[in-house]
Amino acid sequence: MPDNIHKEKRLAYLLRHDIHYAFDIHGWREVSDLITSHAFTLEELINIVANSNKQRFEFSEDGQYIRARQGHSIAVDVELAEATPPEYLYHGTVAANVPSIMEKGLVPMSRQHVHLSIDESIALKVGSRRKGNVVILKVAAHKMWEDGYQFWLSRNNVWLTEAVPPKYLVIIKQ
Ligand code: HQG
Repeated sequence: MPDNIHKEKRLAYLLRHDIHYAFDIHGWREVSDLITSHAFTLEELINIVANSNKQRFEFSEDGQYIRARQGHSIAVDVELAEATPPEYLYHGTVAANVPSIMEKGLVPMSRQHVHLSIDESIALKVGSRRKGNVVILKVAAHKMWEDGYQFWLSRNNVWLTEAVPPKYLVIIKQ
């Protein structure tokens, strides 16, 4: 794995899942901590924030802190913007998960939210991270919203919701 990708993955872990760090309630971590305790340089952090292909991270206005924009398993409130979803959103997964998903719905597993994609091609990429045949699910997101479910749109354009009951799901590719 190229070093810059390795570093980005490491940073994602440190900002989303590190249970040993006392995060600010809004998910901020001190830049100085990453430099002194986790072997990042300031230049590396600036590069990762600017060039992350999914724009996963952001600095605080004063530049002293950094956080992930979504994807956490730790309990922080990253001040997500509530939003009205389009008619459909998409979720990429693998065939082995489908029987359970169609029975129980989409659940956040270890994360805070279920992650949904704006189109099928992004869902395909998300599903392809896993071993096995990719399956894309179409989520009747606007109908869910009309029925009272909340949705949030992260600043890097990932749609989030707490769970998706099976009745809003259709398998569109297998
Ligand atoms: C599955 C990456 C069985 C779900 C990506 C998924 C995304 C169920 C897995 C972001 C289930 C959770 C999130 C149920 C859900 N039964 N399996 N009832 N409900 N699942 O990684 O959506 O690169 O937490 O289908 O690009 O795969 O990290 O979620 O396969 O945006 O920035 O349980 O992570 O972004 O896996 O990926 P994850 P995800 P980053």
